[in-house]
Amino acid sequence: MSLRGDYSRAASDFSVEQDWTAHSAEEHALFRRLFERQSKLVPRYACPEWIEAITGMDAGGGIRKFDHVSKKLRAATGWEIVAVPGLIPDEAFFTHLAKRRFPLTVWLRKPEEFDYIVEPDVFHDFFGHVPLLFDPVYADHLHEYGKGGLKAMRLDAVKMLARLYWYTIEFGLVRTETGIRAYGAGILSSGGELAHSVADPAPRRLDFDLEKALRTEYLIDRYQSTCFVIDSFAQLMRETAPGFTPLYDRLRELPALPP
Ligand code: HBI
Ligand code: FE
Repeated sequence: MSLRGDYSRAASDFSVEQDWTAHSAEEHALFRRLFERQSKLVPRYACPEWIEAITGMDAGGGIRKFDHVSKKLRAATGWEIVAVPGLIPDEAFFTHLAKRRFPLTVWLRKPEEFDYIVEPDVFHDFFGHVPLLFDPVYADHLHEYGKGGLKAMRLDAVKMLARLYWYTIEFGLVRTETGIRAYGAGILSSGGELAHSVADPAPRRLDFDLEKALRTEYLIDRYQSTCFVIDSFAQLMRETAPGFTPLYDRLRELPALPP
């Protein structure tokens, strides 16, 4: 895939310097506009844990210094941010997660990509992924996911495990007393998909089912037609705690399910 980031100065673990001073006033202003657009939506559509975390992150002023946020994150759940040029190979990605390090893309989209971007940029990662790393149960699950990813590579099961990530960490929904809310980063950071996935009648909203999630293919260039709904991060943690090996062996023989 032709990637946008500058990988030339990446270390062997694909980490780079954030080079925060390189961000122009226009880039900080674009980040603020993205933040303001989503801020109108999140009170109605984001899960309470995300709302709780974003308040303490002072994220609305522009692109943040990752080190500052890492300090707070370490104190909360032992996670920290590692700056990366963009998408990185699975092994590096899983290895960082397994060490409670979240890879955060350093570049910001262009103004013309205000409504949609293919590759995750710093807004998607920072606004979508970082807040929930302050939630202890979610943080533990993502740590397990990282370790599970390294194991899945050994078992040639990354394709199946990536679907679980997609249907939870990227596009997951959670049931709350006041109705279904979003916790997936891809939804939370999207101008149109946040209201669509939570409130539009179109998407199929299925109760979270690990086997189904591991088998269901996903679309990367349009709104999700199927979303999985968990009851809580505790449920997600519980249901994904057992070893996946027997699951992989059984599901590998079965056809994938269409999105
Ligand atoms: N790299 N930076 C970055 N961010 C991701 O979300 C990411 C990645 N590499 C691989 C990947 N995600 C997925 O393919 C894994 O879940 C399999
Ligand atoms: Fe993401």
